[in-house]
Amino acid sequence: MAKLNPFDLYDVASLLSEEELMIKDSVARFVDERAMPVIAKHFDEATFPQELVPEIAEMGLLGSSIEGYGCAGLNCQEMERCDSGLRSFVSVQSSLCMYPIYAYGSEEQKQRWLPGMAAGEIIGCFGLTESHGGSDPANMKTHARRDGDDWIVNGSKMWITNGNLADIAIVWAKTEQGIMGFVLEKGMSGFEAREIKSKMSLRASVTSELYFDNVRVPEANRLPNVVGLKGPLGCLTQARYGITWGPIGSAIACLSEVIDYTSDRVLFGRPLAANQAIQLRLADMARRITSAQLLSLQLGRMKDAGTMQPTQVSIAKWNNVRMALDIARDCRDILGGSGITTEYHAIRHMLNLESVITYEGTETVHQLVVGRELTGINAF
Ligand code: TGC
Ligand code: FAD
Repeated sequence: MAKLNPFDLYDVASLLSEEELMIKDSVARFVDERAMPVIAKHFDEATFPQELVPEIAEMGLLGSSIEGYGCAGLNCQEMERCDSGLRSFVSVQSSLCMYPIYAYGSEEQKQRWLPGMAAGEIIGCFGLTESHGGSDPANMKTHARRDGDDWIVNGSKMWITNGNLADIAIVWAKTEQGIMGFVLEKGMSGFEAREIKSKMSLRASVTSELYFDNVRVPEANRLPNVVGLKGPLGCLTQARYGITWGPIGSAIACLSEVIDYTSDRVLFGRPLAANQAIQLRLADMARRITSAQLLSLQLGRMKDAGTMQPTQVSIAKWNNVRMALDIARDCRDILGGSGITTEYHAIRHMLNLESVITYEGTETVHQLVVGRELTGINAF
């Protein structure tokens, strides 16, 4: 019998088209050759590897989630095999910034921003969360008031990925007509981004606070084709889909590392991997990774067919991030003392996944979405 790929036990790769496989392989090569060698240093120094952005753009990864699923999802898996921060950059640029312009923007807005964003020349961020409670975005305080041909935006946003890197920010604000999306541009008077320091998680990603003090925004910068919370939540559905794949990459990186480590490390006269207690843990990791891959694959099929529902995305986001976080923690333990430095991947993934389980809807939010589906009762 042919030897199975330990990181794709159900041969999900065989379900991809030739083109999808080619793109996945080129992303994997980029990750191994260009991103892996620099990531630990960036994480240690709390810097985003901005030098990689042109290559990420060249591979066509920015905006690839807007259409098609297989590539976009698997690209997230490959990127997060390196670091959640790298995948976050792609998710925010593609699903949270390019998608709303594509789905809710005018033709002029699409022409103005999308080509530069796909080329990585215009960086975006997405401002929904506010400091008083991200799980309940309907309660946002940021507001926009019409003033002639402009809008005046006041308020603030918290925990915004790419905030200080961004040339444009998709900002969701309350208006008299309901929640609307505005494209704020770097340099607009009264618009300021402040980087959040001392993070122990997603250190290779920029996270910021955004402040709006009477920012005058032209009507031409308002996304005209959506009003209400369904605007930002629609973007989140896109991003969360990618996030169901991403952490599978983190889990694979951790499992791969401990398979090598336990094969080489000799304790009590035999390789660590020869102990049943270790093999049980490795087997359990492979089982959970395989289930997560199949969940995301079927989710992608439903996305392609246009039938994917937010509750189905919630199940996969909850399951797959929890799976990866548990695996990263377990791998950290198997590495013993070596597991506490960034020389090995596990602790970096473990710390990153503490953000991934919180952002894009906390684990509890997704559990309550599923609970609501089952009972018909809204427990939020
Ligand atoms: P509800 O008031 O019932 O619904 C409002 C409208 O939205 C529609 N809707 C959705 N549409 C698309 N996708 C979804 N997932 C949707 N969920 C709801 C809904 O049909 C309704 O439409 P309409 O036409 O009737 O007006 O709102 P809800 O009760 O369903 O929502 C409650 C809750 C808690 C689920 C929601 O507020 C929520 O998801 N909260 C969590 C907020 C969150 O995830 N924030 C993430 C911020 S961005 C981020 O974290 C980026 S990290 C980036 C990175 O680095 O990768
Ligand atoms: P809260 O909403 O205050 O939740 C606190 C706790 O209460 C959680 O455990 C939660 O599960 C629990 N809880 C909430 N409601 C209930 C309930 N009804 N019942 C029981 N328990 C409940 N946001 C953006 O808009 N754009 C970004 O680019 C972005 N990037 C981020 C990057 C990072 C690194 C991080 C950490 C966050 C980012 N976020 C971003 C914000 C993220 O979406 C929020 O942190 C998240 O939605 C949770 O909001 P909160 O932190 O205010 O926690």
